[in-house]
Amino acid sequence: MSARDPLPPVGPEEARAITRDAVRVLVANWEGCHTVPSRRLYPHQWSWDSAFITIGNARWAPRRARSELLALFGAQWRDGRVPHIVFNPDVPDTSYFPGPAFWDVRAPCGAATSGIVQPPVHALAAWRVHMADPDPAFLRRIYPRLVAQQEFLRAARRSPEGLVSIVHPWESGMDNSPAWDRPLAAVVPDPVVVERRDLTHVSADERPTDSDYERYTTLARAYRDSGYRANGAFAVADPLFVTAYGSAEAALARIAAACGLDPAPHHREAARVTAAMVEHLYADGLFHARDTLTGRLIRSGSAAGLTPLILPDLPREIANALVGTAVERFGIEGGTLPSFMPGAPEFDPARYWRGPSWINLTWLVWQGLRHRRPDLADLLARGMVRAVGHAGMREYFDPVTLEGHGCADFSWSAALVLDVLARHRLAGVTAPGGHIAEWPGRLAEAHDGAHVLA
Ligand code: 2M8
Repeated sequence: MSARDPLPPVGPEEARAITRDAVRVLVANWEGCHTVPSRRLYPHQWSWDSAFITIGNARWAPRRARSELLALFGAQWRDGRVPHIVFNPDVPDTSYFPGPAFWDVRAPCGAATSGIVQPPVHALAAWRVHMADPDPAFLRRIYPRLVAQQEFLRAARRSPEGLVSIVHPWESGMDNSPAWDRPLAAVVPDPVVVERRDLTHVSADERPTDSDYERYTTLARAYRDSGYRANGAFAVADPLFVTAYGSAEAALARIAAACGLDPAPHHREAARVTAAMVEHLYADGLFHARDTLTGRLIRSGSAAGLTPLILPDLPREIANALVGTAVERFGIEGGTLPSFMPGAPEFDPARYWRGPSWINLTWLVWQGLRHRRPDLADLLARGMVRAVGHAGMREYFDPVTLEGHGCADFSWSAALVLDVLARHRLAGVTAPGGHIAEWPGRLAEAHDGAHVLA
C-alpha cells in the first residue's frame, strides 16, 4: 500500500467488528472511575489521554465519560494545574518510571501526582460529552475547574509573546518529537542512572533513546526541586499546546453560555491567542514552536503545526496554506497523517512521535478539516479506521504500511475511533451516537467493571 493511494472504504461488518474491539479495550482498561492508557506501559491516569477517552466514551457510556474527567480534575492542584499523571496507589512504584517517589508531590485530595501538565484538551472533551448526553449539573461542576486550568497557564506560563509555554517535552504530549531535539541538546544531563521501565514492554527502537531520557529526568528533577515553579533549561511555546489552550477558550465560551454565564471573555481570549499564534508561530505554510528562552522560532516538520486548523478564528488564508502543506508535504490524501514530515531527515516511521501516525493527532486535524475540507476529512476518517482494522488498537502506526507500533490495546486509539465511527458515514454505515452502544450487544453501561462481551 502506498501513502499516495487512497485507502478503500470500510464496510458495515468491518465497522461493527472495530467498534466491538474498541469497546473491549476501553472496558479492559477501565479502573472504576478512570481509564489507564495501557495496562502495562501506562498503568496510571494520564491527563490528555483522559480527555480523548472521554470523547470516545461519550459515544457509548456518557456516565463513564463524565467520571473520567471528574476523577482527573479531582486531583487538580490549588494553583489550577491539572497534573499530567495521577498515580494509582494500588500500582507498585516500580511499574512505571518516573513514579510517585520521583515526583514526590500530592494533590490537595491526597493523590500522588506528577507536577507537569499536558495539552488542555479537556474543555473540548467536556463539551463533547455534554453534546452527546446533556447534563447541565456536570457542566456547572466542571466549568470552574476548567477555568482554573486555563488561569494557571495564563499566570504561570505566559510567554513574552502572549502565548503559553511548556517547560518539559512531556508537556507537549509529543514527547520525542524532532522539534525538541535542538532545545533538548542545550540541557546538560545529571549524572544519574535512569531506570527505564518502558523498554520491558516495547522495543527500544520504537521508544526514546537513553540520552533523551536522561534529559527528560534532568528537566523534571530541576522543576520538582524548584517546588514546581521555575522552568529550567527548556521553555517553548508549542503550536499544539497553544492550540489546545485556544480551543479550550472556544469550548469554554459554549459551556459558559449553556450555564447561563457570559461567554464573551472566552471568545475574546480565543481570538487573542489565535492572533498571537499567527504573528509569532506561523511561517511558510506551517506553525512552529518558539523557544521562549532564546526567542528563536524552532522550524521543524512536526504535524503539531497543522493542529491550529481546529481554531475557529484562524484566518482563511492561513487555513488554506495549512491544508496545502498537509496535502503536499504530509501526504494526507493517502489517508494517514505522519506525526513528522516524511521528507525530513529526522523522519522515522516506527519511533515514538518521530513519524508514525497517532490517532489523537489525526483526530485533531480531522476535526479541523471537517468543515473546511470534508473531502480530506473523509480520507483521514477512513485512514484512522483502516489503521486500527489492520493492526488493532495500537499506540501508533506506520503511516504507509499501517503496521502497528508501541503498545497494544491503547485507550485513546480505541476511544477516538469510536468517535470517528459515530460521526462519519462509512460505506453507508450511519452510526449516530446512540447506535454505538447497541452494536456491541450487551456491552452497555449496566454494571461498571462487570462487562461481558456479547
Ligand atoms: C507518552 O508519554 C509518557 C510520559 O508522559 C511516557 O512515554 O512514559 C506520550 O505519548 C503522551 O502523550 C501520553 O499521554 C502518555 C500516555 O499515553 O504516553
